Amino acid sequence: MIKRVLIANRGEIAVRIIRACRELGIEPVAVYSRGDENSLHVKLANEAYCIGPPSARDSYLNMQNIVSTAIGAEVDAIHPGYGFLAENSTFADLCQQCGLIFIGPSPRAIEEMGNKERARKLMEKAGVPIVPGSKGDLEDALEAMEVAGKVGYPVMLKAAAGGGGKGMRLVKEPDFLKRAFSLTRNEAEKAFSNPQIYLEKFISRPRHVEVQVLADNYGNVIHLGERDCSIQRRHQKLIEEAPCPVLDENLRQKMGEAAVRAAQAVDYTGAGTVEFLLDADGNFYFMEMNTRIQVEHPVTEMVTGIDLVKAQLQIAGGEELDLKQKDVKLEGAAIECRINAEDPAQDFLPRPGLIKEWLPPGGPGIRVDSFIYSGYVVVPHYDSLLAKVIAWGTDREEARRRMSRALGEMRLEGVPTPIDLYKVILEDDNFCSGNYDTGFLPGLIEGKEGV
Ligand code: MV4
Repeated sequence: MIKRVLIANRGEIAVRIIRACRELGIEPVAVYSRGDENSLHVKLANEAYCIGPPSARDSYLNMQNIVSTAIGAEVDAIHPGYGFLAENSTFADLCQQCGLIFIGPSPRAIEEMGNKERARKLMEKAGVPIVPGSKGDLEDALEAMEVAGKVGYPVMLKAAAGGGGKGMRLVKEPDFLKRAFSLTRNEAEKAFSNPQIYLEKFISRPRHVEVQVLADNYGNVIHLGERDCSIQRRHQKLIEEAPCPVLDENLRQKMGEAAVRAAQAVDYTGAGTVEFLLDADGNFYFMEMNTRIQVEHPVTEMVTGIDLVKAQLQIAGGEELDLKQKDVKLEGAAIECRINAEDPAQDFLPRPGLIKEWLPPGGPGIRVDSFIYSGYVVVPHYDSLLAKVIAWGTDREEARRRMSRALGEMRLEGVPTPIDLYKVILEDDNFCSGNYDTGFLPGLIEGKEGV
């Protein structure tokens, strides 16, 4: 049983974790940087401890300070949230060494999924579909030429230590491959201190479809359906929804089963997400597994009725999943819009500053996960997510209309946001029909300047 939890994070996710703790009768302990003294998670927690100066490197990424604070505060466990130390196997291991429960999978599972090339190999062995490409990491450009010749152009070179769009390069024809190989290798060495690279056939304009899984410490693994996260730019997701509008029951079951096999292959525990590319012909391919709670988890909560953060806390406390696969039923549809302090007219440049007015939306089917209030000053040291607006409806059309209504109701003054852009997207014919892919937003932005 977990009685006290230290939350090694900030912003909306820290608030989200505090809420789950409260509902379970667990005492939440906050940590904060000197830039976050006025943050909501500090006010809402039972206790809060300063762990360093504003820069993330010296505070939310400072493992020693966080673990020392956890020991001093006599907590049983640490919840890392997302970002920061959430997928750092060294941190998960350090927690264990200090007798603290890390709320997440084992250090080994984090590490095995962290190396994207090793994960790819593991998935192939586990019978999870992967994109045709290299067997292991590539020896040299010659081997890359050979593999690319076999799978056909265009191809993608990817750094084993990359992920989330980092360290990858599209190669359209053989003439460019040698040069691209050495560039990608050098960048991988510089950025990740790991020069390993692998090659995949390029999947054109895929949908980004990810499957939520839950696994306990006793070998029970279930999936909770999928989220479509194709509305993104430069690998920043802006709008997500559940279920994916183009999946039928048959494909949903196949992807769900593949995600469960992926989790089982690394003895996964806790909440995790298996990310797939889905092509226009209904083929799906494993991309990576995120070994953390994700920003977009609420859309899954809304259609399954399952509280994922509570599930994380219960699993980490040693409880057995009382839920079986047949008990998971998807009901209705949910859409999430991320409200960032960013200016779409200036290439989504982050714009911290004073929140002059914040009136969140409400009413039927609307959920808001946020940490801001009128008078709060957004600091420049962290990511720019201020709030997530989630709309649920009995079907996708009701969710979409509720989201439009919510965006119309809310007032957020003082910093620029993409709210007006979202209003346009929600009325777009292709969005309305569910006919979109990862090329949708770049196309919309280029076609409509200034939106
Ligand atoms: C790809 C791809 C096409 N073919 N791999 C980007 C994030 C990372 N998780 C994988 N990514 C991609 N990998 C092959 N073999 C296209 C992308 C991609 C993408 C994927 C998901 C969502 C948005 C994207 C935007 C551009 C490229």
